[in-house]
Amino acid sequence: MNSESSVVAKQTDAVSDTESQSLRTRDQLAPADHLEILRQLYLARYFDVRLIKEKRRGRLRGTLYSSHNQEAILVGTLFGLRPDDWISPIHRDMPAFFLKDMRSGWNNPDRKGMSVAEVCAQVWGKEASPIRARDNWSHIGSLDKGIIYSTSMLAATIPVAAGVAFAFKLDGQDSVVLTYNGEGATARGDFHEGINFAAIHKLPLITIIENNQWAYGTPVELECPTEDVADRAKGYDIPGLIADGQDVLDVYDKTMWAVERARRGRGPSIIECKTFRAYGHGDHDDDRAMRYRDAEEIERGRSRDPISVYKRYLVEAQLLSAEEADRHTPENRDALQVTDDDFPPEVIAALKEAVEFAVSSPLPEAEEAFRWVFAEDAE
Ligand SMILES: Cc1ncc(C[n+]2csc(CCOP(=O)(O)OP(=O)(O)O)c2C)c(N)n1
Ligand SMILES: [Mg+2]
Repeated sequence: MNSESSVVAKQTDAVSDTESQSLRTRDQLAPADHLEILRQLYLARYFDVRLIKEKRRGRLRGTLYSSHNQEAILVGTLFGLRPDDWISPIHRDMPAFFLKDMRSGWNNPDRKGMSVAEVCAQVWGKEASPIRARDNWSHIGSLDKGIIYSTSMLAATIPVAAGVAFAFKLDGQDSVVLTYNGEGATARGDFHEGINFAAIHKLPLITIIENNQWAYGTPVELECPTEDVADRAKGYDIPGLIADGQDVLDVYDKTMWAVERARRGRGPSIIECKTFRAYGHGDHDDDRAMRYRDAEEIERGRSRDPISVYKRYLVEAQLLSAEEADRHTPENRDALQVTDDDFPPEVIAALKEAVEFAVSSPLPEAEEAFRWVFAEDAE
């Protein structure tokens, strides 16, 4: 992985110097916004930690795809969006389903994101889940909330997202669509077809690439011929930005730059966020991943925890005292080592309530399997 400074400074040629000067939307954030960003980072981390522990205790079934160490990408890309913007998360982005529009209030029933409880019901495979227990992970979406249904076919949501962005353009609406993909997915045909279409029609589509250096057991150098995945943008003459995926404000700045550009009708961008996958591809791969990646690489990849990178910024900017920063410290530690005492009480409370809801919700009746198979009368 590149060093911190080169990651932040380097942009692909498609972003001109004049354009990149406006890359500091962070200056408009209020102190309360900064503290909310930190709370959301804690929430995303605690969701992951809690699920990993539940799985280890045998209280969860199905595969778990951890977003540990990648939380700054989710919070940084979602924080500045409007409720009417759309997103399309994938398997690595489970917290994105509840982080969307969370800025409008964690308990706001009208917010355009899923509740933590709904997402937990999905993970526990309960009837109260958005797809009524047909799966336990990211195959969910919502037309009302502006979330494109995720599928297992990597990159297949990009042409769909381009279609949503095309509709925005035809309707004269200045909303944008953000799609999320791993770097591995950028090798798929759908990725190129979708972005090609968006570039030709100057659609408000922003493709976030979470470059965590691995696609299952394949390293990035066997997935992409250029050093930076963002360079794929050159083939479409669109901006290819590179963000430090461990730095929530760098992700935020680059996202907002691309979002504002898209709202002005200037078309799509790609944002490559450099990060590192902390665990195996899924929990079924944890042990193998310890063998196909060496210990030194894992240690280096985890060494810049997004929570500590952000806390350091907040303390230096005098937005948080050193004492407050040390009050809760889940960062730089393995999921199994942290306890509830390492998180703020409001984060624990949000998850506790959601998990209790999921655990106490009923499993579906057997008849459920026959629903949504054939056309049904509208209820
Ligand atoms: C078209 C397609 N090929 C293969 C797979 C199996 N698969 C699921 S996730 C994955 C790795 C994805 O890597 P990347 O895009 O880098 O995302 P990451 O898991 O690292 O976040 C693979 C190969 C799939 N789901 N879809
Ligand atoms: Mg990857």
